[in-house]
Amino acid sequence: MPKNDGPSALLVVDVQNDFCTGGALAVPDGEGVVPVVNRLMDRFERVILTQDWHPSEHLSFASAHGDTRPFDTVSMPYGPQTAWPDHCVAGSSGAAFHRDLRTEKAQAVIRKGWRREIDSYSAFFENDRKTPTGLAGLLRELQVARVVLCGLATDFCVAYSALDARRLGLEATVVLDGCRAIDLEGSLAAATAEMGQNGVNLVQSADL
Ligand code: VGL
Ligand code: ZN
Repeated sequence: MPKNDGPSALLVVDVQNDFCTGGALAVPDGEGVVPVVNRLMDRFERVILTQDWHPSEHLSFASAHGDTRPFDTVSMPYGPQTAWPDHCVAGSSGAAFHRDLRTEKAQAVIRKGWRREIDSYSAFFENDRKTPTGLAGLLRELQVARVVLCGLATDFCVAYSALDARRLGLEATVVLDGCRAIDLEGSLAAATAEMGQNGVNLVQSADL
């Protein structure tokens, strides 16, 4: 397949064991993205992976907030934050990429959420919406004007990343069959609507 991708990059979000079946924050059929993502990788010269990468006792974990239960909302200095089960602890097997993901295709891996005090859904900015991960600078230097996103989860890390890409003036396309959603209290419908309103292209891999 020709690499007819112009100044674009494939951004593969958080295809990690903890988001797959049996993982600590399993997304329904999370591993279902792997064959789709692997096929997409052949079509891009530039492939960037992200990895959710938390210290133990990360403040996005319900366990760090007394009797808070997973999926409750906690208040953080930057605003409300969903409390998650402990997941993607840096260096753990849960934080590793799914074993069938073709990680060797990637030129860079962006790790996010590694500061104890701030969660990071987006691959570009942490949840305070200000602290950069470095991805914007990387793309700027590579002269990438268009990102194509896939991975986990559609309604959290993929959506936040796509919306930040638009905020940065990049063209953003989400490949929906290359994503799976958590869908917490309508979050998938809300994220899909917000992406549509902000000019994110929502496509199927067959349409690319
Ligand atoms: C994610 C919740 C917590 C994601 C990461 O990758 O969508 N969701 N951490
Ligand atoms: Zn996380």
